[in-house]
Amino acid sequence: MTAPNRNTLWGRAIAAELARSGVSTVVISPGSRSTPLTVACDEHDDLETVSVLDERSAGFFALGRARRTGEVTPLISTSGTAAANYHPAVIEASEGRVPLLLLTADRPPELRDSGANQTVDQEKLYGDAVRWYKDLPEPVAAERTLRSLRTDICRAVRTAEGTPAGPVHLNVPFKKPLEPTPLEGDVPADLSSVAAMGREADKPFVSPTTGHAQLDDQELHTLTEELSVDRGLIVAGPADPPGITAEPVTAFSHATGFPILADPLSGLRFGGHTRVAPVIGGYDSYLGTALTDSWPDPEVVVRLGASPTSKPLRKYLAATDARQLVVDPAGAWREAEFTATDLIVADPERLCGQLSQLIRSGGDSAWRERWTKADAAHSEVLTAHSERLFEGGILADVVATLPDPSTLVVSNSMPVRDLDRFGAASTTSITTLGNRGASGIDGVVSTALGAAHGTTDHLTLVIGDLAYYHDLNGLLAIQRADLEATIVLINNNGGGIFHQLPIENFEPPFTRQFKTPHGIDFEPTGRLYGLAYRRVDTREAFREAYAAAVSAAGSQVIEVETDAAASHDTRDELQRETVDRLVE
Ligand SMILES: Cc1ncc(C[n+]2csc(CCOP(=O)(O)OP(=O)(O)O)c2C)c(N)n1
Ligand SMILES: [Mg+2]
Repeated sequence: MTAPNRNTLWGRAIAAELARSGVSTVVISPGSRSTPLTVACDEHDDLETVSVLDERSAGFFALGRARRTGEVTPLISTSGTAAANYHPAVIEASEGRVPLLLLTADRPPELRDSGANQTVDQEKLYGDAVRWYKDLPEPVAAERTLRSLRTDICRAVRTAEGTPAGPVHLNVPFKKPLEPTPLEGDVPADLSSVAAMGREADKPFVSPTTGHAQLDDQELHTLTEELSVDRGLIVAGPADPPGITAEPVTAFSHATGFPILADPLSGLRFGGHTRVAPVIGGYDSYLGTALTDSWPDPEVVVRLGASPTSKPLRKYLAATDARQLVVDPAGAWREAEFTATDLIVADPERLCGQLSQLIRSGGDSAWRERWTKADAAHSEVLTAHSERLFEGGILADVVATLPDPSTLVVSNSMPVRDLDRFGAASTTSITTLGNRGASGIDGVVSTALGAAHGTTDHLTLVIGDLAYYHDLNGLLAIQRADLEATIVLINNNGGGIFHQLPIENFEPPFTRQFKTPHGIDFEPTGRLYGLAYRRVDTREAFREAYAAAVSAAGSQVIEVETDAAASHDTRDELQRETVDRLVE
């Protein structure tokens, strides 16, 4: 195809290189300065574009998609505050190791700091939150410049999906004309097509081959000896995208006899492997109680993934004298109690696979049984209260009812904590996602809808009322991107989590400044965004409504009204019951 001007040629080269580097979907927000990028991606046969109007939501939509798929997801915005609205998603992507590529259009350099309209300083806009930043040159229709552009796009994609994965920012300046308007003589005839410039047609301009960090034989041998003990634990925190394969971790658990304490976002709490592996999911309820106080300490703990969601688990690990080995493929530090003794820079799947071939100790079965019995008692107590409406019960019902396979997104604040405590390990294949990098309550609706775009699974989002309010704009993507989702809205009229903090006893300002009851009637959001909307006020009604929603076409919101303070009391009561069952 002949390029009518250099901007069009530039945009097409970028789009072509994205597609050849494996990008399949680009999230675009409307604006003029980004026209060459938008038009090129929109017309490219191998790129799907999703149009999301609000850039803050767009950023989180791309984040959710990239989190679900592990695939680099580019974003395109115009210049000015549009680009700044990506910042919260960029921070989450950085902390959560999610591969994003920010393509922010800009005015040409001479207009910076000149009072020109919609021109702000976009240089290094996201600071250290990106893995790589580059201000691209202004479009030039010359072979060497185009080779440099193509190389940069390949590098950007590769860096975003590297170890650790994360966001990459390319600032892309353009002068007018921005549209594909023919400009006589602007593009030399021999450059007017964006064919592969001598490279194979369907390969990226620069093909990456990436190795993985791994230990040598001597290091593996030393570890094998250190891990051949009676009492050990595998603690799996939230997984880095695109998640972890259960098989090598299960094999490692089998070889060592160590139970797997699986965070709800670890990718190991749910799935077929739980049939054969000792996956423990109720620890948040009974760790740090009279029950576990009487147990012997573990001798060694192997920690995979990010820091666990559960505070009782983090405190328990901090209080043991165990050797604690943090495994991180990027060699980063993700253990904020600073009680870990070893950092192992290795790919966790590969390491578990290798060690499972070498270790034959099998561990102490009585140690394993302590954990499986405690988990069983926790589940029995939960079942005994299956008719009681409280926030944790909703998460238990969701996990027990959702279709196999499913993708489940949980908001920050209580939903992720309740999934941790009440989402019992099960054989259902559930991909669980949450924004635990920076734990914001912003952008959660969009994150979930981005994930829905990246999977054919049924998608459920469980979200609190403040987080829902925060990203109502995100709901528009359901229609515009033709998505289906079931949204479980736990409405306790404010931030229920704050009841757990000492500030609860300082009134004022507790209610007005912390809990912030708002009294918003969310039902009109159903009409506004074309969603079926139901309200329920019992566990039984919830189960019935949720089961109907997941098998119905279209998207629905099920609002459950709960009492935050009473829900905290129930969490405590169930914990006491679990401990009482096991402590003589
Ligand atoms: C962007 C952002 N702003 C503020 C906070 C602080 N914060 C943490 S939890 C919370 C309340 C959330 O309320 P809701 O979503 O209704 O969940 P609930 O606590 O009721 O379970 C707030 C304001 C945050 N984490 N992120
Ligand atoms: Mg709330």
